[in-house]
Amino acid sequence: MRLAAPGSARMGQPLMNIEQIDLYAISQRLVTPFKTSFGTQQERSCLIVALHSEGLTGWGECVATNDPGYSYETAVTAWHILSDFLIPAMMGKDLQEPTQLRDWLRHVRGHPLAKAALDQAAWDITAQRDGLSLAHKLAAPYPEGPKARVEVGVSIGIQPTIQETMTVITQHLEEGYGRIKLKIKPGHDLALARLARQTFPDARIMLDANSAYTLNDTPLFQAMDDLQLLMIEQPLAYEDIYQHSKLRPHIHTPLCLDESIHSAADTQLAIDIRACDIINIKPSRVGGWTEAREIHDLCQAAGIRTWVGGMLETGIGRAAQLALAALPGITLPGDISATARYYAQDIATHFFLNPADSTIDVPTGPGLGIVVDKKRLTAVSQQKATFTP
Ligand code: OSB
Ligand code: MG
Repeated sequence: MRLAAPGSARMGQPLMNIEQIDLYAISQRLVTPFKTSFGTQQERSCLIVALHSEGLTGWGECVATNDPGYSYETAVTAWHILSDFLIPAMMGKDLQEPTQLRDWLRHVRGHPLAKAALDQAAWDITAQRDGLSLAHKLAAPYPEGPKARVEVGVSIGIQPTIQETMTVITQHLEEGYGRIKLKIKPGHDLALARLARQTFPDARIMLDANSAYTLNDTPLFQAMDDLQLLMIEQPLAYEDIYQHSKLRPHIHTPLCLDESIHSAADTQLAIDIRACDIINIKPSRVGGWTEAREIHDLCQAAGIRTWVGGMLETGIGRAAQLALAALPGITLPGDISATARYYAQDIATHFFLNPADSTIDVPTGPGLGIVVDKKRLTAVSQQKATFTP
């Protein structure tokens, strides 16, 4: 490994020349279909990147999937943006710290899910170089350091009937999950929330609308005021911040933003116009872990509570979610269910729930602290490309 030139702006850790990047398009079948207000997933596609330097490999997961339902990005657009623009912009560069990536990739507008895969791999490989877990590297600026285990909950897709949803909730409560998130959509909302509250009076229950409503539905949300919900996530349009600020003073349930927040700048806007009480920080949605940590800092300073959201990640993405959720300012349970909830087999180390306190242990090994099962990765790959300078 070479050192930065003496007198250069970047003294510190050794430079890592980016020698090779592999890109995989994979697809794995979910244990059960996952239905939201924007669609149903049974086969979950995503992209995996492997960043090679100095004998180390950093791993990243791009959570763009088959349909542009959650975000405009799909696995196909992400493959194009990564292989034609983002990877060429990285290739042969000297990586010192992962915080450099935002500048390297800024000329590509948007496409945060594609960028986040490379950002995650850069955090992983530099943490390995530093002999640190990703959680410790991310938490380096905070004196209290990372948490050893993080509180998690489970996200329950839309079931055929609300009675069936009660059965699924019971199963997950019995497994030890201490926070239940229910997906809602118009016509599958108030009666569901009421029955869930009635059936499970003490459970921590929240709802996620995935942008299925408008301000005209304010009375519907007011009707939920007395249900003691932990929060309602993203009720209004997927890119809106302003209308959420109009809804918020009229409801008692804490309002959480997911889809609308793409950056630290969006976060500052949401804080300034009081659009939300809570932010779901999804590192992929905001282009990576550097931006996610900035959002954490802004929210902590402003008294906005935060948690780490999920996108049905494999063990690779789950490990990186856990490392972020270990930051000291993240106080609400994350959507980081055990790997087996979605995948019977997986491409990396499985994570297990500690049922006594609804937590998952944060990996302690260098970088992501996982082992990638290369055989399984190859078996589920539909396409692979290798890039060199
Ligand atoms: O809105 O949080 C969401 C999954 C895919 C797309 C969007 C969302 C979700 C989830 C699942 O809620 C979270 C998870 O368990 O990974
Ligand atoms: Mg959401």
